[in-house]
Amino acid sequence: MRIAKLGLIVLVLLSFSVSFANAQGTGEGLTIGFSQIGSESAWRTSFTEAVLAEAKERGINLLFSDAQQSQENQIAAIRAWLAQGDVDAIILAPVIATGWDDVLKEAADAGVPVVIVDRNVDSDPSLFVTRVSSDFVHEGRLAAAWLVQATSGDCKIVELYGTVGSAAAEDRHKGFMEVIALFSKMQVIHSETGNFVRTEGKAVMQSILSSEDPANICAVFAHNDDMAIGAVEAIKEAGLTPGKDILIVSVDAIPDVFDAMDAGTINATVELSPFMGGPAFDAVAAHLNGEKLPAWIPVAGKLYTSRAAYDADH
Ligand code: GZL
Repeated sequence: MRIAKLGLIVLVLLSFSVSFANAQGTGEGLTIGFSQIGSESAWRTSFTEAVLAEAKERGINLLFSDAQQSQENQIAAIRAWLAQGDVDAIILAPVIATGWDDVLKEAADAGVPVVIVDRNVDSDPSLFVTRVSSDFVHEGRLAAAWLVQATSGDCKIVELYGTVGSAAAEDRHKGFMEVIALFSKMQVIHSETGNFVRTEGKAVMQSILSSEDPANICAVFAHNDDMAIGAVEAIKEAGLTPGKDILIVSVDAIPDVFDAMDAGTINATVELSPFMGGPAFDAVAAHLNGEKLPAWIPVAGKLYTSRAAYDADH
């Protein structure tokens, strides 16, 4: 009888050591909840697909929740996972920056580490392990710098804003405005949200083209490619030539934007890598292995003005 008990104890210890060993590397065998914003843009869909594929590749049991751009849904999903009591970690792509303190504290109290991906939260950094993301301010600066050189610093600009209150929109705006402020003839004459959605980007651009003198609009800065592509349709319907009469610069580098570049309707985009799942899973595994992580794990992106240049880098 004693040998049987000893054997059972050894088996239990072995199973812990195996899962611990897995946590040390790729995260294999872990159960991780991923709270995704939604599917509002082509980039978001690519990001989701990349995370799901990475989890499958690593043998991670990923619990996926699409919040349809609702913070309430994201918080509910996290609370459900905490109540289940069987998640090893949570990865959160927060739709907006505010309103996360309570649920992050609940996760911390439950001993469930949280990694933030993509957009940011304004909560105390002690409430999450790390953040994996691009530098949105830099993306805005790159877009502005390209537009300054393309127009010799003289351009009246329409800004198609992303989701108000999201770190991506607020910080792209901040970086863009920092650079154009250096040039007295660079001016944003109209800024309006299209919520990162293609159809909304088109509708907002249609409205602007009917309220502003189109001849007065030199360029569009769209916070993402989907809204830029929507604006292309609106500009064409107004009888103008996008990419020439009105220059267009945006962010994300989705496949459709390179089709637009081939057609000459969009001039530039700043790349946003959708491959943040790997670094996020690595961070979870490292944290569970007791490693200290930096507060931010940056993901780089360049500005591209042609498919050839993008393909040369990928
Ligand atoms: C930015 C990301 C943005 C993308 C949009 O990291 O949050 O959200 O630029 C998406 O395409 O909607």
